[in-house]
Amino acid sequence: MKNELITSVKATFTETFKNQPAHIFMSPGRINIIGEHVDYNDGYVLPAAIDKYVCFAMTTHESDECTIVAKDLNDSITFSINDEVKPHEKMWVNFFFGVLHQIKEKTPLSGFHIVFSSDVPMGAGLSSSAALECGFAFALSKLYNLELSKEEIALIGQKAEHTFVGVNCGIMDQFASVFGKEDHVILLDCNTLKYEYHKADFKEYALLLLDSKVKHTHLTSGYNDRRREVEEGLALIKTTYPDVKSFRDVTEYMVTAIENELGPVNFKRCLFVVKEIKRVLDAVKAIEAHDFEKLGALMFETHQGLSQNYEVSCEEIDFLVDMVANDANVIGSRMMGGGFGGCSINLVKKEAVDNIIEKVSAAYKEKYNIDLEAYKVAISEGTTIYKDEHASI
Ligand code: GAF
Repeated sequence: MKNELITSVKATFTETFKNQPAHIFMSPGRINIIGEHVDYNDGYVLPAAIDKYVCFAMTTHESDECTIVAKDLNDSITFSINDEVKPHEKMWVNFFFGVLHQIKEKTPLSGFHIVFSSDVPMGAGLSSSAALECGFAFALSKLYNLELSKEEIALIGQKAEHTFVGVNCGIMDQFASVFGKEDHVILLDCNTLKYEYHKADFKEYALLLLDSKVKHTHLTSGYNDRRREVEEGLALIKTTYPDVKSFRDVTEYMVTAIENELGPVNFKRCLFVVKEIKRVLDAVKAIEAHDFEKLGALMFETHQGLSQNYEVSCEEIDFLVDMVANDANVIGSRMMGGGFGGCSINLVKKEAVDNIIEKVSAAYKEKYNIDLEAYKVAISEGTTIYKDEHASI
């Protein structure tokens, strides 16, 4: 898959610009084992980069002309590097402009040609947008010798999302895309950005993603609403408990004690956050102890919380999780990512993966008349420059 993607992007580049691309960059999507909607709440998350990528073929040149070709969308944009960079009506352009805007503030750039294509499914909760933003920032850093650190690249990606895309996301997706390490999950402390890698060896179990094909169109509004609700909740908690600095200091007892003040909605949201932060740390212990039954049970708990308390799941994803909940071959399942559609992530006995796909696909088709897509993902390296005979960095 990876090689086919690179070959096709290079071919389009050569056809469009009549020369070979100077460099190829690969920027991966991500999964998240556990720790959902807690990255913007100073919690911990446990993501990993996967073997699905946005591939960029790129060359810089002396003139001011910039052209970006979105191969999969059959679209392109041409502009001068000296133009003011403003939010654009086309969303895909904003992933680039949000980054370019910040980099141009740091340093003058010359023009460039880019072709990009992706096998990270869009709107499936696998962070195709973070892969785009971070891959582009990484490419600019390499090509113009900006020497941005990985952390700076992730933060630039996140800021692009806030300022040009309109989603007030946390740092998890960008961090996972940039810091990904083959066969490892990343325990990230979203408060300090300290992180550690843990071997992602689930022994007899495999990770399986089931894509509901429900595109999370409510993500922008729903996501920003959730952020506002928990910020309001935390502000109230702090008035009662002045020592509380962030959700990390909040206990279930505290939330429950001021349930009436919080009101029913913010109470549920805050309770979820406090429980989810704890679940991540329990999940890491379970992984270290090879207690995958425990890990799976935590994943199911997360799903219940996301569905009922945080209310970011949807009927179709709930169906996918319910379908496997009583199957002995599936020890964990939950919605993954921002929600309102996208994928479920499942921990499945390796030998049963194909049967599970068959069984769930048939039931899903019958219920919703949607052809489910299943991804057997491998955990991969973060954003990289692809070295081949044409690479010169
Ligand atoms: C989206 C956001 F971009 C992340 O920052 C994170 O909050 C996630 O939803 C939910 O865990 O992917």
